[in-house]
Formats: sequence, C-alpha cells, structure tokens
Amino acid sequence: MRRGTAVVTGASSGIGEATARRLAQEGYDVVVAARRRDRLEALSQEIGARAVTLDVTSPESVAALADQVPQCTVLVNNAGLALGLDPVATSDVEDWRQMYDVNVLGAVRVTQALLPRLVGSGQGHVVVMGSTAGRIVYEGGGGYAAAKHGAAALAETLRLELSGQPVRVTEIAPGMVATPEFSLNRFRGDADKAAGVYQGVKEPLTAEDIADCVAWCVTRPPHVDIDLLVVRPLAQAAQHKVHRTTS
Ligand code: 8X3
Repeated sequence: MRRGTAVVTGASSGIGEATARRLAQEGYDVVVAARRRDRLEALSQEIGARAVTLDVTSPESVAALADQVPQCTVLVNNAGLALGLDPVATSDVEDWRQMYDVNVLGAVRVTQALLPRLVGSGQGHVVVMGSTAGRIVYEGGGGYAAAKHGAAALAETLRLELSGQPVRVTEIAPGMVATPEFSLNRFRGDADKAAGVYQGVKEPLTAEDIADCVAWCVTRPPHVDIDLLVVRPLAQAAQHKVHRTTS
C-alpha cells in the first residue's frame, strides 16, 4: 500500500537512515535529505528513495528542498547533534548556538517550508526527534538539553497552532541510543570517550528501535495523534540511573 511522501532529515546515518529504510518498507515514497551526498546516493539507491542535499541551517538549502518536494505527508525532523559534555561554567557558547541552530531552528525552517504540503496532503504528520534530554537535564548536558527542550516546545506549540488542520505532531524522545556517530560527534572524534558512554550497558537502543517508534506513530489511523513517545533501553531506568555491568 502506497502511503504518500515522507521526508526524513539527517537521513545519511543513524536514526535518520534507519527511519528512511523503515518508512520505505512501510510503503512511503521517501525523500532522504542530509548534507552528505555520497551517503545519500548509496542509501537512496538501496531503498528506492529520492536524495536531496540539505543543510537545515541554511534557509536557501531548505528552500531548495521545498522546491523539490511538491507533495509531503510525513516530515521527520531528525537532523540534530550534541556537542560537548562540559559544565555550563566552561562550555563553549558557540556549541550552544550550533546545537540550537540544528536541533531547533533547523526543524523550524524545514517545517515552515513543508507545512503547506503537509496540510495539503489532508493527512500530514510532523515528527520531531527530541530526546529524554528535552525533558530532564543532566550535568554537562546544558546546551544539548536546552536545544532538545526547544525541540519539545516546538512540537507542543505546533500541535496547538495546527488545531483543526489535518496535521498530527509527534515528539519522539529517545534515551540512550547507540549509533555510530552521535557520541563520536559529541566528543569530536574521540572514540574512547564515545565508547565510554555505552560501556557496560547491556543493550542500548539501536537506530532501528527508534525507526520502529517513528513507523508505529505515523502508521496509526489518521485520527490517532501520539503526542509524545519517551523510549529508553531497559538498562536506563532514568537519565542518571543506568545499569552497567563490569564484565
Ligand atoms: C540522547 C540522550 O542521554 O545522551 O538524546 O542526552 S542523552
């Protein structure tokens, strides 16, 4: 069954890539959007998607995306990143700015650009990839938590403002997800530090687990709006309560 067009940002790796694969399997015509063209090309060929180069921090790039997407039923605002794990006192303001620009403003730009198509589809759905850090803060995570709280505010505000329109809004808030790049980017390529995040954690969530959540939310009947889906690995009872084994 064909389900319409789904645009996935940040689709070149991790949760975005897994979501694109999964939505293609679910019968969506998928548009994979991200900065890294080579990765997009390979993915799009593999899953039969359309690749559009996209930098969510660039208004011109977002406008070019909208020009290439005449129809859109589902938008997955997935592009995002964390930078650093420094306390507020010594963190780099530029990191805060960049995280806000990608995680919040990026989603705002793409949503604004595609909203007319989403409304026009008659069954639109905006998915915002949040985080448990968008609900609860932790030491060293100030800039990331602020950005993900911003993403949560975006989703909640959109839902209110779109009341009466045929567009659902869902925030998915994952906890610990082991993807090849998230922690590596956060620690600027320091593989040991990145690996330490998941050390002793029996089974962190995978990108496919989150793709499964996205697929479930968007394939509910059109009148069912999953506002917020918080998902953690079994080993993470709360942000600060992670069960780690030593062996
Ligand atoms: C990722 C979850 O715990 O690294 O969005 O902030 S956490």
